[in-house]
Amino acid sequence: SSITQQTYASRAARQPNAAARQLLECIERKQSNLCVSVDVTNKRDLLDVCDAVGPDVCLIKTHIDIVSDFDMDLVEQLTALSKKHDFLIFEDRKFADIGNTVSLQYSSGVHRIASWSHITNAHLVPGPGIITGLASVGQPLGRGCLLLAEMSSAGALTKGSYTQACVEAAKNDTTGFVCGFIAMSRVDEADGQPNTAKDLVILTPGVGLDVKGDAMGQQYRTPDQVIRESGCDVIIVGRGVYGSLMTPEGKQDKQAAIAKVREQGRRYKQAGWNAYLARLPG
Ligand code: 5BU
Repeated sequence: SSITQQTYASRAARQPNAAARQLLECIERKQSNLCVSVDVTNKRDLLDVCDAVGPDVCLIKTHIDIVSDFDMDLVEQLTALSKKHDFLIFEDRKFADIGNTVSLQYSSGVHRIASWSHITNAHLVPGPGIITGLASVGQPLGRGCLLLAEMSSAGALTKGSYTQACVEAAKNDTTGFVCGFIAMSRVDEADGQPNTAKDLVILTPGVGLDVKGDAMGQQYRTPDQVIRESGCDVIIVGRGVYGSLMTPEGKQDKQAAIAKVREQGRRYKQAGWNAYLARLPG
C-alpha cells in the first residue's frame, strides 16, 4: 500500500537507515511529526528555543553557520538537550559540491557536522558522486541524508525531470545513506504507484498557519496540506514557532517570548499529528 497509509511505527520497523529509523521511532513515541527550524544567530537563543520546544518535537533543524558565537560547547549542549528531550538533530547544510569536497566539508572545518548531526541534506546538482562522498563519512556513523528533491520557495528550479532524478538516485542508492527527501509532495509515489521498494521519509519546509509567505520568496502551506493532502511525513516550521523571539517585544521580555515559542510548538505539533491521523485509513 501507499506509504501514506502506513503508521510511522510500522515504517520504523522496516527502515534500514539507522537515523531514519530513530526518527520514525521518535515520531511515534512522542506523537510528533514536528521539526522546528531554529534559525537564530546566537548560542543562547538557539539553546533556549531548543529547550522550550524540545518536549514537542521529533527533530531540531539547524543552520549552524549562522551562529556568530559558535563553538564546540554549543554542540555539546545541543546534544545534551537532544538526549534530555528525546529529539534528533538535522543540520540543513545543503551540500552541493563534488564528492571529495563535501566529504571534507561534512567531516571537518569548524563545525564537524557529521560528528553531531543525525541527518543532513544535499543537492543532486553535482551528480551521484556527492552521495558517495557524504556516505563515506556519514554511513559508518549511522547518519542519514535527504536529497533536495523540491524546494518551498517561489520559482524554485527543483521540478520535473530534476525532481525525478533525485527520486531515482534515492531509490537506487546502494550506500544505505540516503533515507529520504526534502520535498513538497510524495515524490517517491509521483507516478501514482505505491512505493513498496524502499521506505523514504519526506521532510517539508514552508509550513505556517498564520501567513502565506515572506518578502523573499518563501511560500507557506498548512500542516494539513503538507501531511494529509500532500502525503509528506514531517513538517518543518521556523518563524511560525520561534518568531515571537525576533520582535522588539520579544527582545525586551525574553521569558514571555519563550513562553509563546513553547505555545506555538504545541500548536504545530497538534496540527501535524491531527493531519497524520486524518490521512491514515479509518
Ligand atoms: P521558516 O521560518 O519556517 O520560513 O523557515 C524555513 C526553514 O527551512 C529555513 O531554515 C530554510 O532555510 C529551510 N528551507 C526552506 O524554507 N525551504 C526549502 O526548500 C529548504 C529549506 Br530545502
